[in-house]
Amino acid sequence: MKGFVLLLAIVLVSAPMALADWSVDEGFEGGGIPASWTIISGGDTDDWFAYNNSGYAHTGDWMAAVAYYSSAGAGNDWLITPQVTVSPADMFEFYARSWYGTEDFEVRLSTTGTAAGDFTVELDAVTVGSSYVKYQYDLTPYAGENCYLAIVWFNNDYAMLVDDVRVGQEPSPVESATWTAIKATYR
Ligand SMILES: [Ca+2]
Ligand SMILES: [Ca+2]
Repeated sequence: MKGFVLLLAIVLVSAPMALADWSVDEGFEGGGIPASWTIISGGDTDDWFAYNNSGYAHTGDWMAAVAYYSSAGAGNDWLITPQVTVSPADMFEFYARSWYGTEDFEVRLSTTGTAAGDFTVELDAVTVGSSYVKYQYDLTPYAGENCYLAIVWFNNDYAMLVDDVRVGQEPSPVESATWTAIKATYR
């Protein structure tokens, strides 16, 4: 019976759909926008960057930020996640706020590439104020597809902040509960 239990354990650990987890879980605490992400700069030359200021981060010391410093018409700046293969019940979530006043942004999805024109799906169009708001989108309709998610800033008053960007789902306690039940059954 021990061999059977071991076999079950191997099957459970090997089944990719059984191990829910975050594919992307980025708080920018590494002090940069990770190289696996994509940035597209529109408007002026100021881009999304990692900003160190614990008073403004949602968690930790760092966040992603983009600001209008130099010219009118700034904005249309894209912050794009690495490619993720979506599982049923996966979410795209993040926290966002303005520096002050309000900022406008869109949440967009691509099932092809990372060029702006690839993001044909608009998940949301938002105006956010100066307190962090959690935004969350169910990606179940895209299960099985390889997707990129984008946050697109349109300058309104000054700057936008984003932190704790996640794609996927919380590691599920179901696996351990199942494992406990199996062990109890075949002890
Ligand atoms: Ca952070
Ligand atoms: Ca720009």
